[in-house]
Amino acid sequence: MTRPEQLQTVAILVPGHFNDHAVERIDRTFRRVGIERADPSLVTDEMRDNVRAIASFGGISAAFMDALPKLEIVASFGVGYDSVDARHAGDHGIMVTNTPDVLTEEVADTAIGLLINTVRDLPRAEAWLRDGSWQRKGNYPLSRLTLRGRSAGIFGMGRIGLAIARRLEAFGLPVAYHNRRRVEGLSYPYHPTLKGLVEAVDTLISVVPGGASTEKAVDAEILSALGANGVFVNIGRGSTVDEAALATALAKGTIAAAGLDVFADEPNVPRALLDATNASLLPHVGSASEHTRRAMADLCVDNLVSWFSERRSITPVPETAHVKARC
Ligand code: NAP
Ligand code: 8YV
Repeated sequence: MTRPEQLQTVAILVPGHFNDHAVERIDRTFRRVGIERADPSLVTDEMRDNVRAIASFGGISAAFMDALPKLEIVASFGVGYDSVDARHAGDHGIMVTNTPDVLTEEVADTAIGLLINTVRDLPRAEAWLRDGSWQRKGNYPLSRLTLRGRSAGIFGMGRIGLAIARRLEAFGLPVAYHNRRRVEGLSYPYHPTLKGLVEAVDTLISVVPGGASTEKAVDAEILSALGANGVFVNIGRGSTVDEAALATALAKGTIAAAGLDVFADEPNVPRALLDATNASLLPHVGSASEHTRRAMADLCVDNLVSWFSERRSITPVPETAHVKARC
């Protein structure tokens, strides 16, 4: 147990720019140490001797952890932690926490907004009004696509996938899903393969975590199986998609349209996707409201407070759930 006044001696390393509310709370409670980025070559002797925690947006490698021998916990901001080497952390007695649940509804709202933007072309319709085309040229052309009559497939029926499914149900769309495992007690049709899912639906929403098991899972074959009336929405991770294959599928009409909030190499978006007029693009704003980012910041810092005052974390990731505090 560490008393509140002792927490102020605990050094928390914060790489780069971080959420303002989280920084404010860390400054009030702990001793914050800044570093330009999570690069082992930038670790000083002072950091090596003192840093017991990292609070970050992700991007924590095994080498960076190894450069900090006193490191006990990585509090990652966000539910997806594919850019933190959690397996290495678990093997070396380091706790990793993330921020699940508090962002679920916000991200599901964004997914639905992105889907509607994609099928009904709303961003271009608004641009038509703003640039005076409505007055000069008349009504905006009818949208080629509609949600009416569509059937949706969720790739990743987890917390956010389920919140999206519930919304789609309210919109009158039948829903099916693919995970590695069937979700017990869930009545939506389950497909044991992604190919099977896309053959059964015309609207694919990807909300799986990034990482090796989902790397480029949505490839040319999957897009072709989705079909010419197909709509693909990605609110999960850009690494899940073969972006070159997606750009080709959009250009050739292999699928009808795509809505993308996430990209493989953010903030760099491939030119072919920027040029695709049948794509609706967002700059990774799934959880990006002040309300939800504040809740994520609180959970991120609450994990640090709990770890150093009660010696347990609140939301450990599965790879480090076994890790115990050292004393
Ligand atoms: P979650 O509850 O852990 O759900 C993930 C789901 O994906 C699980 O149902 C899991 O089921 C499935 N899955 C994992 N690996 C798979 C694989 N290889 N093949 C098929 N299914 C797989 O996570 P969540 O809270 O819903 O968040 C999901 C992801 O959304 C995050 O990891 C993050 O990448 C992304 N996200 C994006 C934003 C944004 O701003 N765009 C915001 C928040 C989250 P099985 O284990 O049974 O396969
Ligand atoms: C955030 C996210 O944009 O939670 C996630 O996995 O992708 C988003 O909520 C991100 O975590 C902030 O860095």
